[in-house]
Amino acid sequence: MSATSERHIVVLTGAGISKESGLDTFRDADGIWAKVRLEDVATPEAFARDPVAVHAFYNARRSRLAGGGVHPNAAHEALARLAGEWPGRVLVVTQNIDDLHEKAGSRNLVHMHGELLKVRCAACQRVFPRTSDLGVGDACGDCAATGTLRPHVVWFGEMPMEMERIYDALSACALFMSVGTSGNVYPAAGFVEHVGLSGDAHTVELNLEPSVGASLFAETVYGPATEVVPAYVDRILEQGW
Ligand code: BJW
Repeated sequence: MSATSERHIVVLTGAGISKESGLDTFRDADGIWAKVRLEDVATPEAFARDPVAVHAFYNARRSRLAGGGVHPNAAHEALARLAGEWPGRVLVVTQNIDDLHEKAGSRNLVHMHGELLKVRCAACQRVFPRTSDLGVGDACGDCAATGTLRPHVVWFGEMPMEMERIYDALSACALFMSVGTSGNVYPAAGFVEHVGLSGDAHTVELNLEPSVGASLFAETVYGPATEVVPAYVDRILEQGW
């Protein structure tokens, strides 16, 4: 690794990083998709068909997150420390809709699948902070339309957020870290290949077990995020990769 300060890092995170904070993953045996069908709660068609059920799904998760009992863990904290101490830029791109990276102190952050503690008006596109339950009859605080507020999240078939910023950072990075994601959902699952096409960046997967795309990474480290992420951050701050 070159020692110049021009070496930028992109970290992709998924549900696995928040598992030890008490939040469920999606595709593990005890995960969210073992309890509800994604076709019933995480598509625009599901919301059009049964907004009450979709609101109930997100209201339960929002109320848990806003309730004050969910805290960032050592992996979130290590990534915030990396951003504070690394001489180049560090961009955290999270697929998670929780706010644990912010709570840990990460500031250069993209929520590519949206944010649970925000809602959006489908009529005027205004985004509002929200900690309380959302209902089908609620009115937009800006345009006053009713029945147009929806969770500010990205469902299947919708375009993830800030893709241009993400691809620009992937093209310019020297290290791409993928943390706690199963590699099932695109476009995030394709980021490692994008990095490989655009330069000689190092790529590393840090996960509990090999992801679908594990063979695409130059390096793999397996174990709980609260153990492997702080150790990897210590290593690259001390000696690079
Ligand atoms: C631990 C651990 C511990 C456990 N420590 N690790 C090809 C190209 C482009 C698109 C497609 C394509 N093929 C198909 C598509 C369409 C589709 C898609 O990917 N479908 C697949 C299912 C095949 N994608 C989309 O529709 C996306 N939009 C889109 O593609 O727009 C067009 C476009 C094209 C090209 C470029 C740009 C745009 C939108 C996807 C939206 C996903 N939405 C959800 C819900 C969000 C809101 C919510 O939270 O409710 O996002 S689905 C769900 O999956 C959620 C997650 O962010 C996402 C990823 O899950 P994640 O984080 O990987 O969780 P898990 O559970 O799968 O894995 C957890 C991992 O952690 C496991 O490996 C564990 O082992 C590990 N783990 N404990 C460390 N303690």
